[in-house]
Amino acid sequence: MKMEHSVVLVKPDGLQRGLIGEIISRFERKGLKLVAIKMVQLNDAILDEWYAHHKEKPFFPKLKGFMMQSPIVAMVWEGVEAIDTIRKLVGVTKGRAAEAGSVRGDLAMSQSNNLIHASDSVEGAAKEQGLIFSDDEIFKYTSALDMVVYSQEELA
Ligand code: FUP
Repeated sequence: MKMEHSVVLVKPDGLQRGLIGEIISRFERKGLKLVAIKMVQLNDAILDEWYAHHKEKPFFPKLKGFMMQSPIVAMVWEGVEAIDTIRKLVGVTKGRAAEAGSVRGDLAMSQSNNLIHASDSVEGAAKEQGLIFSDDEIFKYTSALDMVVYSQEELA
């Protein structure tokens, strides 16, 4: 089946609130596989590309400022149909509207300070991965868990 990579950021509010472990733990428990992780200070150049589709939006300057307030934690998670699966785990943009059970639904109240970013498409994930990680920072390894989390057919 379709093994995908999704790029996830724990945003500055997630770092300040001490929620990195909580967020990673949810992804681990779901059965997703961590293939890259690092702490990064985002800058203007990266954010202009990252949020290019929001460039003309009124909230764009504030969004950039927020994302540069502190380092963030960037990760790549791998799994069958991981992109849509992770978007569900994350919840809709506005924290106070997000479904209970999701990261934002359980832990966030704000539309801007919403703790986490997750890729929304295969193309988006490839672009985001390239903006933050080099190829040798993306690990390929056999996860013992995969054999239990999926059926043989799903892994084929
Ligand atoms: P999402 O895919 O849920 O992370 O959200 P979007 O790509 O639509 O927006 C990116 C970020 O811009 C959001 F996470 C928060 C911020 N934003 C605002 O601050 N105000 C808005 O009205 C919409 C988005």
